[in-house]
Amino acid sequence: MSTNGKVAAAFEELAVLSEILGENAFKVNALRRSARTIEALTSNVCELEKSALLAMDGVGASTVAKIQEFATSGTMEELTGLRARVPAGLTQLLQIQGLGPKTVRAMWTDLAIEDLAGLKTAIDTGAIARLPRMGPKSVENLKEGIAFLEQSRGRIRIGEALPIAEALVRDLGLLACVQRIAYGGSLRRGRETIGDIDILAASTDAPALMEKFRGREDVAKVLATGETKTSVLTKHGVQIDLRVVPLDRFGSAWLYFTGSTDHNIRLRERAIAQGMRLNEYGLFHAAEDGTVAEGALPVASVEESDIHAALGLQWIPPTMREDRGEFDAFAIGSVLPRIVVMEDIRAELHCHTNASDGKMTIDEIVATAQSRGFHTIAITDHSKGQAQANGLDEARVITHIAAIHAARARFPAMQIWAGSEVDILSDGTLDYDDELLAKLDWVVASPHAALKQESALANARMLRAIAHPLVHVIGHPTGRVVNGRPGLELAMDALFGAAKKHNTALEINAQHLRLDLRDADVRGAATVGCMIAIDCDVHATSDFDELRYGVLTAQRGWLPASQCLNAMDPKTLNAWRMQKRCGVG
Ligand code: DGT
Ligand code: CA
Ligand code: CA
Ligand code: ZN
Repeated sequence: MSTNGKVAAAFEELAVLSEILGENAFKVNALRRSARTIEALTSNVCELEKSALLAMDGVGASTVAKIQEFATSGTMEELTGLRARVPAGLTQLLQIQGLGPKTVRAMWTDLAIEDLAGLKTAIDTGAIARLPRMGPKSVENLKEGIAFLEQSRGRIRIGEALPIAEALVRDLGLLACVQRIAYGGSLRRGRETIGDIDILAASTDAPALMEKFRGREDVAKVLATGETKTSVLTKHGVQIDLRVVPLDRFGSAWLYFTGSTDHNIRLRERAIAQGMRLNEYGLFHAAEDGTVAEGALPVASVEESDIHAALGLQWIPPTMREDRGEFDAFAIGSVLPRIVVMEDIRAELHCHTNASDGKMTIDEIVATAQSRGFHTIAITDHSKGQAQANGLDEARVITHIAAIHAARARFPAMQIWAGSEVDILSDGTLDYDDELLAKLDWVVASPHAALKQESALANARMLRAIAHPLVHVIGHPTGRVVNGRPGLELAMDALFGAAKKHNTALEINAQHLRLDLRDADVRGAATVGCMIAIDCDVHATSDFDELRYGVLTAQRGWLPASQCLNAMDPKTLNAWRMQKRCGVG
Protein backbone atom coordinates (compact mmCIF):
# COMPACT_ATOMS: atom_id res chain seq x y z
CA MET A 1 0.00 0.00 0.00
CA SER A 2 1.18 3.49 -0.75
CA THR A 3 2.09 5.80 2.10
CA ASN A 4 -0.99 7.88 1.43
CA GLY A 5 -3.06 4.73 1.39
CA LYS A 6 -1.64 3.71 4.76
CA VAL A 7 -2.22 7.11 6.32
CA ALA A 8 -5.73 7.23 4.93
CA ALA A 9 -6.43 3.75 6.22
CA ALA A 10 -5.16 4.79 9.65
CA PHE A 11 -7.58 7.74 9.70
CA GLU A 12 -10.40 5.53 8.48
CA GLU A 13 -9.64 3.06 11.25
CA LEU A 14 -9.55 5.89 13.78
CA ALA A 15 -12.99 6.91 12.53
CA VAL A 16 -14.37 3.39 12.76
CA LEU A 17 -12.99 2.75 16.25
CA SER A 18 -14.16 6.16 17.47
CA GLU A 19 -17.59 5.46 16.11
CA ILE A 20 -17.77 2.08 17.83
CA LEU A 21 -16.66 3.78 21.03
CA GLY A 22 -19.48 6.26 20.65
CA GLU A 23 -17.42 9.43 19.98
CA ASN A 24 -19.32 12.43 18.69
CA ALA A 25 -20.24 12.58 15.03
CA PHE A 26 -18.24 15.75 14.29
CA LYS A 27 -14.98 14.12 15.28
CA VAL A 28 -15.79 10.97 13.37
CA ASN A 29 -16.72 12.91 10.25
CA ALA A 30 -13.56 15.01 10.45
CA LEU A 31 -11.45 11.84 10.60
CA ARG A 32 -13.29 10.42 7.59
CA ARG A 33 -12.84 13.63 5.63
CA SER A 34 -9.13 13.61 6.41
CA ALA A 35 -8.94 10.03 5.18
CA ARG A 36 -10.63 10.84 1.88
CA THR A 37 -8.53 13.95 1.33
CA ILE A 38 -5.27 12.13 1.96
CA GLU A 39 -6.28 9.23 -0.25
CA ALA A 40 -6.91 11.60 -3.14
CA LEU A 41 -3.54 13.37 -2.84
CA THR A 42 -1.06 12.96 -5.65
CA SER A 43 2.01 13.74 -3.54
CA ASN A 44 3.30 11.89 -0.48
CA VAL A 45 1.41 13.26 2.50
CA CYS A 46 4.37 12.58 4.79
CA GLU A 47 6.62 14.86 2.75
CA LEU A 48 4.31 17.87 2.66
CA GLU A 49 5.01 21.08 4.61
CA LYS A 50 2.76 21.89 7.51
CA SER A 51 1.31 24.90 5.69
CA ALA A 52 0.43 22.78 2.67
CA LEU A 53 -1.27 20.24 4.90
CA LEU A 54 -3.29 22.90 6.69
CA ALA A 55 -4.46 24.29 3.36
CA MET A 56 -6.17 21.01 2.52
CA ASP A 57 -9.89 20.46 2.86
CA GLY A 58 -10.87 19.24 6.28
CA VAL A 59 -7.36 19.16 7.72
CA GLY A 60 -6.81 20.88 11.08
CA ALA A 61 -3.98 21.06 13.57
CA SER A 62 -4.69 17.71 15.22
CA THR A 63 -4.77 15.96 11.85
CA VAL A 64 -1.42 17.51 10.93
CA ALA A 65 0.05 16.33 14.22
CA LYS A 66 -1.13 12.76 13.50
CA ILE A 67 0.28 12.83 9.99
CA GLN A 68 3.63 14.04 11.30
CA GLU A 69 3.61 11.38 13.98
CA PHE A 70 2.95 8.77 11.32
CA ALA A 71 5.70 10.18 9.11
CA THR A 72 8.31 9.80 11.86
CA SER A 73 7.10 6.68 13.68
CA GLY A 74 4.91 4.80 11.21
CA THR A 75 2.06 4.68 13.70
CA MET A 76 -0.34 6.88 15.63
CA GLU A 77 -0.45 6.59 19.37
CA GLU A 78 -4.14 7.39 19.44
CA LEU A 79 -4.83 4.52 17.05
CA THR A 80 -2.83 2.10 19.18
CA GLY A 81 -4.81 3.27 22.17
CA LEU A 82 -8.17 2.85 20.46
CA ARG A 83 -7.25 -0.59 19.14
CA ALA A 84 -6.49 -1.72 22.65
CA ARG A 85 -9.91 -0.56 23.81
CA VAL A 86 -12.00 -2.19 21.08
CA PRO A 87 -12.11 -6.01 20.77
CA ALA A 88 -10.24 -7.03 17.65
CA GLY A 89 -13.16 -9.08 16.33
CA LEU A 90 -15.59 -6.20 16.49
CA THR A 91 -14.39 -4.18 13.52
CA GLN A 92 -14.78 -7.27 11.33
CA LEU A 93 -18.52 -7.02 11.91
CA LEU A 94 -18.54 -3.76 9.99
CA GLN A 95 -17.64 -5.75 6.90
CA ILE A 96 -21.08 -7.35 7.06
CA GLN A 97 -23.24 -5.71 4.44
CA GLY A 98 -25.80 -3.34 5.89
CA LEU A 99 -24.31 -3.34 9.39
CA GLY A 100 -23.26 0.10 10.62
CA PRO A 101 -21.16 1.22 13.61
CA LYS A 102 -24.15 2.23 15.71
CA THR A 103 -25.59 -1.26 15.57
CA VAL A 104 -22.17 -2.82 16.14
CA ARG A 105 -21.74 -0.60 19.17
CA ALA A 106 -25.13 -1.66 20.50
CA MET A 107 -24.22 -5.30 19.92
CA TRP A 108 -21.07 -4.78 21.95
CA THR A 109 -22.45 -2.72 24.82
CA ASP A 110 -25.90 -4.32 25.15
CA LEU A 111 -25.18 -7.94 24.24
CA ALA A 112 -21.41 -8.22 24.92
CA ILE A 113 -20.83 -9.37 21.35
CA GLU A 114 -17.13 -9.07 20.54
CA ASP A 115 -16.74 -10.88 17.24
CA LEU A 116 -18.46 -12.82 14.50
CA ALA A 117 -18.75 -15.95 16.61
CA GLY A 118 -20.50 -13.95 19.32
CA LEU A 119 -22.86 -12.41 16.81
CA LYS A 120 -23.76 -15.82 15.42
CA THR A 121 -24.46 -17.10 18.91
CA ALA A 122 -26.70 -14.11 19.60
CA ILE A 123 -28.61 -14.85 16.39
CA ASP A 124 -28.90 -18.54 17.25
CA THR A 125 -30.15 -17.90 20.77
CA GLY A 126 -32.48 -15.12 19.66
CA ALA A 127 -30.77 -12.61 21.95
CA ILE A 128 -30.18 -10.39 18.93
CA ALA A 129 -33.89 -9.44 18.93
CA ARG A 130 -33.29 -7.42 22.10
CA LEU A 131 -31.61 -4.73 19.99
CA PRO A 132 -33.70 -1.81 18.73
CA ARG A 133 -34.98 -2.13 15.15
CA MET A 134 -33.92 -5.78 14.96
CA GLY A 135 -37.02 -7.47 13.59
CA PRO A 136 -37.17 -10.83 11.78
CA LYS A 137 -36.40 -9.19 8.43
CA SER A 138 -33.28 -7.45 9.78
CA VAL A 139 -32.10 -10.72 11.31
CA GLU A 140 -32.54 -12.46 7.94
CA ASN A 141 -30.49 -9.73 6.24
CA LEU A 142 -27.85 -10.07 8.90
CA LYS A 143 -27.63 -13.83 8.36
CA GLU A 144 -27.23 -13.38 4.62
CA GLY A 145 -24.59 -10.73 5.15
CA ILE A 146 -22.63 -13.04 7.47
CA ALA A 147 -22.82 -15.95 5.03
CA PHE A 148 -21.56 -13.75 2.23
CA LEU A 149 -18.71 -12.34 4.31
CA GLU A 150 -17.64 -15.78 5.40
CA GLN A 151 -17.63 -17.20 1.88
CA SER A 152 -14.82 -14.84 1.10
CA ARG A 153 -12.71 -15.88 4.05
CA GLY A 154 -9.35 -17.57 3.88
CA ARG A 155 -8.10 -19.86 6.61
CA ILE A 156 -10.45 -20.24 9.55
CA ARG A 157 -9.52 -20.67 13.18
CA ILE A 158 -9.37 -24.17 14.60
CA GLY A 159 -12.05 -23.30 17.16
CA GLU A 160 -14.51 -22.79 14.31
CA ALA A 161 -13.41 -25.77 12.21
CA LEU A 162 -13.24 -28.46 14.87
CA PRO A 163 -16.89 -28.28 16.02
CA ILE A 164 -18.03 -28.39 12.37
CA ALA A 165 -15.92 -31.47 11.66
CA GLU A 166 -17.02 -33.18 14.86
CA ALA A 167 -20.70 -32.65 14.08
CA LEU A 168 -20.20 -33.99 10.57
CA VAL A 169 -18.30 -37.07 11.72
CA ARG A 170 -20.93 -37.74 14.36
CA ASP A 171 -23.94 -37.30 12.05
CA LEU A 172 -22.59 -39.21 9.06
CA GLY A 173 -21.19 -41.85 11.39
CA LEU A 174 -24.75 -42.70 12.40
CA LEU A 175 -25.63 -43.80 8.85
CA ALA A 176 -25.90 -47.56 8.51
CA CYS A 177 -23.73 -47.54 5.38
CA VAL A 178 -20.79 -45.85 7.16
CA GLN A 179 -18.25 -48.31 8.53
CA ARG A 180 -15.64 -45.84 9.69
CA ILE A 181 -15.29 -42.06 9.54
CA ALA A 182 -12.77 -39.52 10.82
CA TYR A 183 -11.31 -36.13 10.03
CA GLY A 184 -7.72 -35.65 8.85
CA GLY A 185 -5.67 -32.80 7.39
CA SER A 186 -4.39 -29.77 9.26
CA LEU A 187 -7.37 -30.03 11.60
CA ARG A 188 -6.24 -33.40 12.92
CA ARG A 189 -2.72 -32.04 13.24
CA GLY A 190 -4.15 -29.29 15.43
CA ARG A 191 -2.95 -26.29 13.46
CA GLU A 192 -4.22 -22.91 14.69
CA THR A 193 -5.88 -22.18 11.33
CA ILE A 194 -7.45 -24.55 8.84
CA GLY A 195 -7.58 -24.15 5.05
CA ASP A 196 -10.24 -26.79 4.50
CA ILE A 197 -11.70 -29.71 6.42
CA ASP A 198 -10.75 -33.19 5.20
CA ILE A 199 -13.08 -36.06 6.10
CA LEU A 200 -12.37 -39.69 5.35
CA ALA A 201 -14.97 -42.46 5.35
CA ALA A 202 -15.31 -46.15 4.58
CA SER A 203 -18.80 -47.04 3.37
CA THR A 204 -20.80 -49.94 1.98
CA ASP A 205 -22.77 -47.46 -0.13
CA ALA A 206 -20.63 -44.51 -1.27
CA PRO A 207 -23.30 -42.91 -3.51
CA ALA A 208 -25.79 -42.84 -0.64
CA LEU A 209 -23.19 -41.33 1.69
CA MET A 210 -22.27 -38.65 -0.84
CA GLU A 211 -25.92 -37.81 -1.31
CA LYS A 212 -26.43 -37.37 2.43
CA PHE A 213 -23.33 -35.20 2.61
CA ARG A 214 -24.41 -32.96 -0.28
CA GLY A 215 -27.91 -32.67 1.13
CA ARG A 216 -26.85 -31.41 4.56
CA GLU A 217 -28.58 -28.29 5.72
CA ASP A 218 -25.43 -26.23 6.09
CA VAL A 219 -24.18 -26.91 2.55
CA ALA A 220 -24.32 -23.74 0.44
CA LYS A 221 -22.66 -25.05 -2.70
CA VAL A 222 -21.39 -28.37 -4.09
CA LEU A 223 -18.00 -27.67 -5.64
CA ALA A 224 -17.39 -31.16 -7.06
CA THR A 225 -18.88 -34.59 -6.53
CA GLY A 226 -18.13 -38.16 -7.54
CA GLU A 227 -17.99 -41.73 -6.22
CA THR A 228 -14.87 -41.25 -4.13
CA LYS A 229 -14.68 -37.51 -3.45
CA THR A 230 -17.12 -34.69 -2.86
CA SER A 231 -16.23 -31.09 -2.00
CA VAL A 232 -18.73 -28.61 -0.63
CA LEU A 233 -18.77 -25.06 0.66
CA THR A 234 -20.80 -24.56 3.83
CA LYS A 235 -22.96 -21.55 4.54
CA HIS A 236 -20.18 -20.40 6.83
CA GLY A 237 -17.75 -20.38 3.90
CA VAL A 238 -15.80 -23.47 4.93
CA GLN A 239 -14.73 -26.00 2.32
CA ILE A 240 -15.15 -29.64 3.29
CA ASP A 241 -13.69 -32.53 1.30
CA LEU A 242 -15.20 -35.97 1.88
CA ARG A 243 -13.28 -38.94 0.53
CA VAL A 244 -14.51 -42.53 0.53
CA VAL A 245 -11.85 -45.23 0.84
CA PRO A 246 -11.95 -49.03 1.26
CA LEU A 247 -12.23 -50.09 4.90
CA ASP A 248 -9.13 -52.28 4.71
CA ARG A 249 -7.12 -49.28 3.44
CA PHE A 250 -8.42 -46.77 5.96
CA GLY A 251 -5.15 -46.49 7.90
CA SER A 252 -2.99 -45.73 4.88
CA ALA A 253 -5.52 -43.25 3.52
CA TRP A 254 -5.87 -41.55 6.89
CA LEU A 255 -2.10 -41.31 7.20
CA TYR A 256 -1.88 -39.82 3.70
CA PHE A 257 -4.70 -37.30 4.11
CA THR A 258 -3.60 -36.21 7.56
CA GLY A 259 -0.24 -35.04 6.25
CA SER A 260 1.61 -32.89 6.60
CA THR A 261 2.90 -33.08 3.05
CA ASP A 262 6.47 -32.71 4.35
CA HIS A 263 5.91 -35.56 6.79
CA ASN A 264 4.43 -37.73 4.03
CA ILE A 265 7.39 -37.12 1.77
CA ARG A 266 9.81 -38.26 4.47
CA LEU A 267 7.65 -41.30 5.19
CA ARG A 268 7.64 -42.30 1.51
CA GLU A 269 11.43 -41.88 1.34
CA ARG A 270 11.72 -44.15 4.34
CA ALA A 271 9.58 -46.77 2.60
CA ILE A 272 11.69 -46.59 -0.54
CA ALA A 273 14.89 -46.97 1.49
CA GLN A 274 13.43 -50.21 2.86
CA GLY A 275 12.47 -51.58 -0.57
CA MET A 276 8.83 -50.63 -0.26
CA ARG A 277 6.36 -48.12 -1.64
CA LEU A 278 3.85 -46.07 0.36
CA ASN A 279 0.71 -44.39 -0.95
CA GLU A 280 -2.86 -43.81 0.21
CA TYR A 281 -3.73 -47.45 -0.64
CA GLY A 282 -1.09 -48.97 1.60
CA LEU A 283 2.54 -49.91 2.15
CA PHE A 284 3.71 -52.37 -0.55
CA HIS A 285 6.74 -54.51 -1.28
CA ALA A 286 8.52 -53.19 -4.37
CA ALA A 287 10.46 -55.10 -7.02
CA GLU A 288 14.17 -54.41 -7.70
CA ASP A 289 13.16 -51.71 -10.20
CA GLY A 290 10.86 -50.10 -7.64
CA THR A 291 7.57 -51.17 -9.19
CA VAL A 292 4.69 -52.70 -7.26
CA ALA A 293 3.08 -55.75 -8.85
CA GLU A 294 -0.43 -55.11 -10.18
CA GLY A 295 -3.03 -56.21 -7.63
CA ALA A 296 -0.41 -56.79 -4.94
CA LEU A 297 -1.73 -56.86 -1.39
CA PRO A 298 -0.27 -54.29 1.00
CA VAL A 299 2.17 -55.11 3.80
CA ALA A 300 0.18 -52.74 6.00
CA SER A 301 -2.88 -50.52 5.42
CA VAL A 302 -5.62 -51.07 8.02
CA GLU A 303 -4.27 -48.92 10.85
CA GLU A 304 -1.75 -46.08 10.81
CA SER A 305 0.23 -47.81 13.52
CA ASP A 306 0.63 -50.91 11.29
CA ILE A 307 2.34 -48.77 8.68
CA HIS A 308 4.50 -46.91 11.17
CA ALA A 309 5.53 -50.22 12.73
CA ALA A 310 6.44 -51.74 9.36
CA LEU A 311 8.66 -48.70 8.79
CA GLY A 312 10.44 -49.10 12.13
CA LEU A 313 8.47 -46.39 13.89
CA GLN A 314 6.23 -46.11 16.89
CA TRP A 315 2.87 -44.47 16.14
CA ILE A 316 3.46 -40.74 15.66
CA PRO A 317 0.69 -38.47 16.98
CA PRO A 318 -0.80 -36.25 14.23
CA THR A 319 0.21 -33.08 16.07
CA MET A 320 3.85 -34.07 15.60
CA ARG A 321 3.71 -34.90 11.89
CA GLU A 322 5.47 -31.82 10.56
CA ASP A 323 8.92 -33.21 9.75
CA ARG A 324 10.47 -31.50 12.76
CA GLY A 325 12.46 -34.38 14.16
CA GLU A 326 9.66 -36.88 14.79
CA PHE A 327 11.28 -39.68 12.77
CA ASP A 328 14.25 -39.84 15.15
CA ALA A 329 12.15 -39.34 18.27
CA PHE A 330 9.69 -42.08 17.35
CA ALA A 331 12.11 -44.64 15.90
CA ILE A 332 11.49 -48.02 17.50
CA GLY A 333 13.81 -48.32 20.48
CA SER A 334 14.19 -44.63 21.25
CA VAL A 335 12.65 -43.31 24.46
CA LEU A 336 9.53 -41.31 23.69
CA PRO A 337 9.08 -37.82 25.06
CA ARG A 338 6.06 -37.89 27.43
CA ILE A 339 4.08 -35.16 25.71
CA VAL A 340 1.28 -33.52 27.67
CA VAL A 341 -2.29 -34.81 27.06
CA MET A 342 -5.74 -33.50 28.00
CA GLU A 343 -6.06 -35.88 30.94
CA ASP A 344 -2.92 -34.41 32.52
CA ILE A 345 -4.49 -30.98 32.98
CA ARG A 346 -5.87 -30.61 36.49
CA ALA A 347 -5.47 -26.91 37.23
CA GLU A 348 -6.75 -23.61 35.82
CA LEU A 349 -4.38 -20.81 36.71
CA HIS A 350 -5.87 -17.85 34.84
CA CYS A 351 -9.56 -17.03 35.19
CA HIS A 352 -11.87 -14.10 35.73
CA THR A 353 -14.94 -13.83 37.96
CA ASN A 354 -17.66 -11.22 37.78
CA ALA A 355 -15.48 -9.05 40.01
CA SER A 356 -13.83 -7.94 36.75
CA ASP A 357 -15.07 -9.01 33.30
CA GLY A 358 -16.01 -12.65 33.92
CA LYS A 359 -19.54 -14.03 34.10
CA MET A 360 -19.25 -16.36 37.10
CA THR A 361 -19.06 -15.83 40.84
CA ILE A 362 -16.12 -17.19 42.79
CA ASP A 363 -18.15 -20.21 43.90
CA GLU A 364 -19.45 -20.91 40.40
CA ILE A 365 -16.00 -20.87 38.87
CA VAL A 366 -14.51 -23.05 41.60
CA ALA A 367 -17.40 -25.52 41.35
CA THR A 368 -16.98 -25.71 37.58
CA ALA A 369 -13.26 -26.34 37.89
CA GLN A 370 -13.93 -29.05 40.44
CA SER A 371 -16.56 -30.67 38.21
CA ARG A 372 -13.93 -30.83 35.45
CA GLY A 373 -11.73 -32.90 37.71
CA PHE A 374 -9.37 -30.07 38.58
CA HIS A 375 -7.65 -29.89 41.95
CA THR A 376 -6.39 -26.29 41.78
CA ILE A 377 -7.73 -22.96 40.62
CA ALA A 378 -6.10 -19.54 40.71
CA ILE A 379 -8.58 -16.69 40.38
CA THR A 380 -6.93 -13.87 38.49
CA ASP A 381 -9.17 -10.91 37.87
CA HIS A 382 -7.94 -7.89 35.94
CA SER A 383 -5.86 -5.13 37.50
CA LYS A 384 -6.93 -1.50 37.70
CA GLY A 385 -5.47 -0.42 34.36
CA GLN A 386 -8.05 -2.56 32.57
CA ALA A 387 -10.84 -0.10 33.30
CA GLN A 388 -13.05 -1.32 30.44
CA ALA A 389 -12.80 -4.82 31.96
CA ASN A 390 -13.74 -3.47 35.41
CA GLY A 391 -10.21 -4.07 36.71
CA LEU A 392 -9.83 -4.03 40.49
CA ASP A 393 -8.22 -1.14 42.35
CA GLU A 394 -6.11 -1.84 45.43
CA ALA A 395 -8.96 -1.70 47.92
CA ARG A 396 -11.10 -4.08 45.88
CA VAL A 397 -8.18 -6.52 45.56
CA ILE A 398 -7.89 -6.75 49.34
CA THR A 399 -11.61 -7.50 49.65
CA HIS A 400 -11.44 -9.96 46.76
CA ILE A 401 -8.54 -11.87 48.30
CA ALA A 402 -10.60 -12.34 51.47
CA ALA A 403 -13.65 -13.47 49.48
CA ILE A 404 -11.58 -16.00 47.52
CA HIS A 405 -9.94 -17.35 50.67
CA ALA A 406 -13.35 -17.66 52.29
CA ALA A 407 -14.40 -20.03 49.50
CA ARG A 408 -11.82 -22.55 50.71
CA ALA A 409 -14.12 -23.60 53.53
CA ARG A 410 -16.87 -24.42 51.02
CA PHE A 411 -14.58 -26.41 48.68
CA PRO A 412 -12.27 -28.36 50.97
CA ALA A 413 -11.10 -30.63 48.14
CA MET A 414 -9.91 -27.70 46.03
CA GLN A 415 -6.67 -25.75 46.26
CA ILE A 416 -7.89 -22.16 45.76
CA TRP A 417 -5.52 -19.29 45.16
CA ALA A 418 -6.26 -15.59 45.20
CA GLY A 419 -4.45 -14.13 42.25
CA SER A 420 -4.48 -11.36 39.71
CA GLU A 421 -3.91 -10.92 36.03
CA VAL A 422 -1.88 -7.80 36.45
CA ASP A 423 -1.19 -5.59 33.46
CA ILE A 424 2.36 -5.31 32.21
CA LEU A 425 2.50 -1.60 31.46
CA SER A 426 4.29 -0.41 28.34
CA ASP A 427 7.58 0.13 30.21
CA GLY A 428 7.50 -3.32 31.80
CA THR A 429 6.42 -2.17 35.26
CA LEU A 430 3.33 -3.77 36.74
CA ASP A 431 -0.06 -2.24 37.42
CA TYR A 432 0.14 -2.99 41.19
CA ASP A 433 2.99 -2.25 43.58
CA ASP A 434 5.07 -5.03 45.12
CA GLU A 435 3.41 -4.76 48.50
CA LEU A 436 0.05 -5.67 47.01
CA LEU A 437 1.48 -8.31 44.67
CA ALA A 438 3.09 -10.00 47.67
CA LYS A 439 -0.34 -10.36 49.25
CA LEU A 440 -1.57 -12.39 46.28
CA ASP A 441 -1.07 -16.17 46.13
CA TRP A 442 -0.63 -16.18 42.37
CA VAL A 443 0.37 -13.53 39.85
CA VAL A 444 -0.16 -13.75 36.10
CA ALA A 445 1.34 -10.72 34.35
CA SER A 446 0.06 -9.97 30.85
CA PRO A 447 0.44 -7.35 28.15
CA HIS A 448 -2.90 -5.87 27.09
CA ALA A 449 -2.21 -2.37 25.76
CA ALA A 450 0.57 -0.92 23.57
CA LEU A 451 0.75 -4.12 21.55
CA LYS A 452 2.20 -2.34 18.56
CA GLN A 453 5.15 -0.83 20.34
CA GLU A 454 8.54 -0.93 18.76
CA SER A 455 10.35 -4.24 19.03
CA ALA A 456 13.27 -3.13 21.25
CA LEU A 457 10.85 -1.52 23.71
CA ALA A 458 8.61 -4.56 23.65
CA ASN A 459 11.54 -6.84 24.44
CA ALA A 460 12.72 -4.70 27.33
CA ARG A 461 9.15 -4.51 28.61
CA MET A 462 8.65 -8.27 28.66
CA LEU A 463 12.12 -9.05 30.04
CA ARG A 464 11.44 -6.71 32.93
CA ALA A 465 8.18 -8.48 33.75
CA ILE A 466 9.80 -11.91 33.49
CA ALA A 467 12.52 -10.85 35.93
CA HIS A 468 10.01 -9.57 38.49
CA PRO A 469 10.33 -11.87 41.51
CA LEU A 470 6.62 -11.76 42.37
CA VAL A 471 5.38 -12.89 38.94
CA HIS A 472 4.57 -16.58 38.49
CA VAL A 473 3.38 -16.67 34.88
CA ILE A 474 3.50 -14.38 31.86
CA GLY A 475 -0.01 -14.47 30.36
CA HIS A 476 -0.50 -14.50 26.57
CA PRO A 477 3.08 -13.26 26.10
CA THR A 478 2.71 -11.63 22.67
CA GLY A 479 -0.88 -10.40 22.85
CA ARG A 480 -1.53 -11.64 19.33
CA VAL A 481 -4.95 -12.61 18.00
CA VAL A 482 -5.07 -15.43 15.45
CA ASN A 483 -6.21 -13.95 12.12
CA GLY A 484 -6.62 -10.70 14.02
CA ARG A 485 -3.52 -8.83 15.11
CA PRO A 486 0.17 -9.75 15.16
CA GLY A 487 0.84 -8.68 18.75
CA LEU A 488 4.23 -7.72 20.15
CA GLU A 489 7.24 -8.34 17.94
CA LEU A 490 9.49 -10.09 20.41
CA ALA A 491 12.90 -11.73 20.31
CA MET A 492 11.43 -14.94 21.64
CA ASP A 493 14.73 -16.74 22.30
CA ALA A 494 15.87 -14.00 24.65
CA LEU A 495 12.54 -14.26 26.45
CA PHE A 496 12.85 -18.02 26.84
CA GLY A 497 16.36 -17.65 28.24
CA ALA A 498 15.16 -15.10 30.77
CA ALA A 499 12.09 -17.15 31.70
CA LYS A 500 14.31 -20.16 32.33
CA LYS A 501 16.81 -18.10 34.35
CA HIS A 502 14.15 -16.48 36.56
CA ASN A 503 12.02 -19.61 36.69
CA THR A 504 9.00 -17.68 35.45
CA ALA A 505 6.43 -19.76 33.60
CA LEU A 506 5.10 -18.75 30.19
CA GLU A 507 1.47 -19.25 29.29
CA ILE A 508 -0.18 -21.01 26.42
CA ASN A 509 -3.45 -19.13 26.45
CA ALA A 510 -5.82 -21.86 25.25
CA GLN A 511 -8.47 -19.54 23.82
CA HIS A 512 -8.52 -20.40 20.13
CA LEU A 513 -8.47 -16.72 19.26
CA ARG A 514 -5.19 -16.30 21.09
CA LEU A 515 -3.18 -19.55 21.21
CA ASP A 516 -0.40 -17.45 22.66
CA LEU A 517 2.34 -18.79 22.92
CA ARG A 518 1.93 -20.31 19.47
CA ASP A 519 3.16 -23.83 18.64
CA ALA A 520 6.61 -22.91 17.32
CA ASP A 521 7.30 -20.77 20.38
CA VAL A 522 6.19 -23.55 22.72
CA ARG A 523 8.76 -25.78 21.07
CA GLY A 524 11.45 -23.14 21.59
CA ALA A 525 10.50 -22.56 25.21
CA ALA A 526 10.21 -26.27 25.97
CA THR A 527 13.63 -26.96 24.46
CA VAL A 528 15.24 -24.33 26.69
CA GLY A 529 13.55 -25.92 29.70
CA CYS A 530 10.96 -23.27 30.50
CA MET A 531 7.88 -24.10 32.55
CA ILE A 532 4.60 -23.65 30.69
CA ALA A 533 1.08 -23.02 31.97
CA ILE A 534 -1.85 -24.03 29.74
CA ASP A 535 -4.75 -21.85 30.80
CA CYS A 536 -8.24 -21.20 29.45
CA ASP A 537 -8.39 -17.56 30.57
CA VAL A 538 -11.90 -18.45 31.73
CA HIS A 539 -14.50 -15.69 31.59
CA ALA A 540 -17.55 -17.99 31.22
CA THR A 541 -18.26 -21.69 31.78
CA SER A 542 -17.81 -22.59 28.12
CA ASP A 543 -14.24 -21.24 28.16
CA PHE A 544 -13.15 -24.39 30.00
CA ASP A 545 -13.84 -26.15 26.68
CA GLU A 546 -11.08 -24.13 25.01
CA LEU A 547 -8.57 -26.31 26.83
CA ARG A 548 -8.17 -28.75 23.96
CA TYR A 549 -6.89 -26.02 21.65
CA GLY A 550 -4.24 -25.17 24.20
CA VAL A 551 -3.29 -28.81 24.58
CA LEU A 552 -3.08 -29.32 20.81
CA THR A 553 -0.80 -26.29 20.62
CA ALA A 554 1.32 -27.69 23.46
CA GLN A 555 1.57 -31.02 21.65
CA ARG A 556 2.59 -29.30 18.44
CA GLY A 557 5.29 -27.67 20.56
CA TRP A 558 6.39 -31.07 21.96
CA LEU A 559 5.72 -29.91 25.52
CA PRO A 560 6.65 -32.65 28.00
CA ALA A 561 4.07 -33.15 30.76
CA SER A 562 6.91 -32.59 33.23
CA GLN A 563 7.23 -28.96 32.07
CA CYS A 564 3.53 -28.17 32.35
CA LEU A 565 2.38 -26.55 35.61
CA ASN A 566 -1.22 -27.66 35.13
CA ALA A 567 -0.10 -31.29 34.94
CA MET A 568 1.49 -31.24 38.40
CA ASP A 569 -0.16 -32.84 41.40
CA PRO A 570 -1.48 -30.29 43.92
CA LYS A 571 1.46 -30.56 46.31
CA THR A 572 4.10 -30.21 43.62
CA LEU A 573 2.27 -27.29 42.07
CA ASN A 574 2.02 -25.55 45.43
CA ALA A 575 5.70 -26.21 46.08
CA TRP A 576 6.54 -24.64 42.72
CA ARG A 577 4.40 -21.63 43.61
CA MET A 578 6.21 -21.20 46.94
CA GLN A 579 9.77 -21.65 45.68
CA LYS A 580 9.12 -19.17 42.90
CA ARG A 581 9.06 -16.53 45.58
CA CYS A 582 12.01 -17.79 47.59
CA GLY A 583 13.94 -14.91 49.03
CA VAL A 584 11.04 -12.51 48.67
CA GLY A 585 9.14 -11.36 51.57
P1 DGT B 1 -4.93 -26.90 5.00
O1 DGT B 1 -6.18 -27.53 4.51
O2 DGT B 1 -4.38 -25.91 4.06
O3 DGT B 1 -5.09 -26.31 6.35
O4 DGT B 1 -3.78 -28.00 5.15
P2 DGT B 1 -3.86 -29.60 4.96
O5 DGT B 1 -2.62 -30.13 5.53
O6 DGT B 1 -5.14 -30.11 5.51
O7 DGT B 1 -3.78 -29.78 3.40
P3 DGT B 1 -4.81 -30.32 2.31
O8 DGT B 1 -6.22 -30.13 2.74
O9 DGT B 1 -4.43 -29.68 1.04
O10 DGT B 1 -4.48 -31.85 2.19
C1 DGT B 1 -4.71 -32.75 3.25
C2 DGT B 1 -3.56 -33.70 3.37
O11 DGT B 1 -3.45 -34.53 2.21
C3 DGT B 1 -2.20 -33.03 3.48
O12 DGT B 1 -1.87 -32.67 4.79
C4 DGT B 1 -1.29 -34.10 2.97
C5 DGT B 1 -2.10 -34.80 1.94
N1 DGT B 1 -1.74 -34.29 0.62
C6 DGT B 1 -2.46 -33.46 -0.14
N2 DGT B 1 -1.82 -33.20 -1.27
C7 DGT B 1 -0.65 -33.85 -1.21
C8 DGT B 1 0.47 -33.99 -2.09
O13 DGT B 1 0.51 -33.42 -3.16
N3 DGT B 1 1.49 -34.76 -1.66
C9 DGT B 1 1.45 -35.41 -0.48
N4 DGT B 1 2.48 -36.17 -0.13
N5 DGT B 1 0.44 -35.31 0.35
C10 DGT B 1 -0.61 -34.54 0.00
CA1 CA C 1 -7.21 -29.49 4.82
CA1 CA D 1 -8.32 -30.67 1.45
ZN1 ZN E 1 -7.11 -12.88 31.30
